[in-house]
Amino acid sequence: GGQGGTGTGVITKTKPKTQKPSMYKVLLLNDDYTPMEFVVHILERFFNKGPEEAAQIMLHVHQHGVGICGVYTYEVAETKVTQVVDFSRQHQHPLQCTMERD
Ligand code: NFA
Repeated sequence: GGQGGTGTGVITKTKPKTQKPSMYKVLLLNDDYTPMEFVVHILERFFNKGPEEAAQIMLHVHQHGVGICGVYTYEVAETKVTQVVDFSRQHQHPLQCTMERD
């Protein structure tokens, strides 16, 4: 939609402003049983982290109890959570993954 200018003959257009999607943090939670190497693998496979960043994030979660894997739109975040939980259960690990609004 636009509004035509009047008076000066200069035509202005008001932009229809599409709104940015809300973003969601995907979080990993620490536990006493999931092997560290498995958590690193999760971060590489589902969150596209390199080995060094994956190890850093894993250690952060291990030491602080929770850590951020990435920030995504709702549907992408939801898919990541499902993939991580399903893959972890298939390998009989109790790793927990959740999301919250950024
Ligand atoms: N705390 C787990 C261990 O000592 C490692 C771990 C890290 C688990 C991050 C879950 C998340 N084996």
